[in-house]
Amino acid sequence: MKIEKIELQHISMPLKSPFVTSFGSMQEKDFLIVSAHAEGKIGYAESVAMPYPTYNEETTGTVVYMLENFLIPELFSHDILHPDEVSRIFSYIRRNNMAKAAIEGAVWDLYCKLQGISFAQALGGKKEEIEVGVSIGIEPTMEQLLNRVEQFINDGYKKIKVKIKPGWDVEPIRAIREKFGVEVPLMADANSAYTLNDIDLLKQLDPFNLIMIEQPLAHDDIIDHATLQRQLNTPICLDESIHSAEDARKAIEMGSCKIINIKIGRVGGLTEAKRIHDLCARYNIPVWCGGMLEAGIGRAHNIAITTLSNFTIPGDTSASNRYWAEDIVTPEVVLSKPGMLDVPTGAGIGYEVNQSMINKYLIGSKQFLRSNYDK
Ligand code: OSB
Ligand code: MG
Repeated sequence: MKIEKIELQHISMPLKSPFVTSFGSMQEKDFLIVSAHAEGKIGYAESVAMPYPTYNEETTGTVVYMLENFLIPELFSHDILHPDEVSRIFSYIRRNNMAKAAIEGAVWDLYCKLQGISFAQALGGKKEEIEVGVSIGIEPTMEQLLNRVEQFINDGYKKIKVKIKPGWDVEPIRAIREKFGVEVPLMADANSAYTLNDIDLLKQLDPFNLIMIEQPLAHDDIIDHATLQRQLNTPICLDESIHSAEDARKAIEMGSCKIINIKIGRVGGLTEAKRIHDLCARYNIPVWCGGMLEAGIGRAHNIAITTLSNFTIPGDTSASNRYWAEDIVTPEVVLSKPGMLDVPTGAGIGYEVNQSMINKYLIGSKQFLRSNYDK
């Protein structure tokens, strides 16, 4: 694969309604689309970094900086035969996982398109459809939360995830259970909002039979999570704390979690995501695919990785209309039946990228030609 050009398109898409977590509120999604060009084909990926370093340390700006100064020059200095090589050539660069994943993902899609195979097929995934869930932010009122939950139960979503934070935790979970019953597949995501001082409070969630509680403690912790897991019946799932297969191994061996959320961006790309998936399978730890409010390109990448067999828990890859009035791919990502998505069979991501829709939300773009780097 001789990649001739990399393009970065910076876009800002308005969300249908604000998404609120314990670390802040988002009105629009500001992100990059990375494309890799070769032999008339184009591979696409989204950078999932947020504009502010509040989920992790990366931002849209740091991703541009890393791509421009390190990752694109490094990629252009190699001839890549298979996308698994990309993470290897980037491995001397510490962290900046979302920047690495953005360009690696574009190379994966390009590779699939050049080979004429689907993304799922290239990754070794066998599923033809996947079960999906939905993530609900911190809503302004209990009534609005319950309305949202009702709407998503009606859509048939297979997992309902609710964001919690101190002051908005036991009450909303109790209200959902009282209104919709014990059968609703429910979980809570705390995005690191608690400490071990909150053990008694977190134990109050145990009677509600949550599928899991996601990342209750610090974003960089696996030690306190092990202490907490020993005192909770509810399984702990780690999100923010896991950046690599090595992190996953250590967390599992410490007993810090019973489930792992895999986000392609957070772990530096699809090759590492697959490695974490395989490791968790060996340890009998189920995984699911997390989300970062992706538009259609990122959703397609998430669908592809979810086809691997140990993604046994429905992920956060809801339909495009969960967040977007209109998406940047055609067809949009829609539920094929209640709570299910069909895995596309076309080459690469399997959705057409709608450039005129991208142009509508474009803030800026940059092109990098290989010919300018060849000596
Ligand atoms: O913690 O999973 C998270 C969104 C942004 C940053 C972090 C998280 C989330 C979500 C939304 O929960 C998942 C989605 O619907 O894409
Ligand atoms: Mg999370």
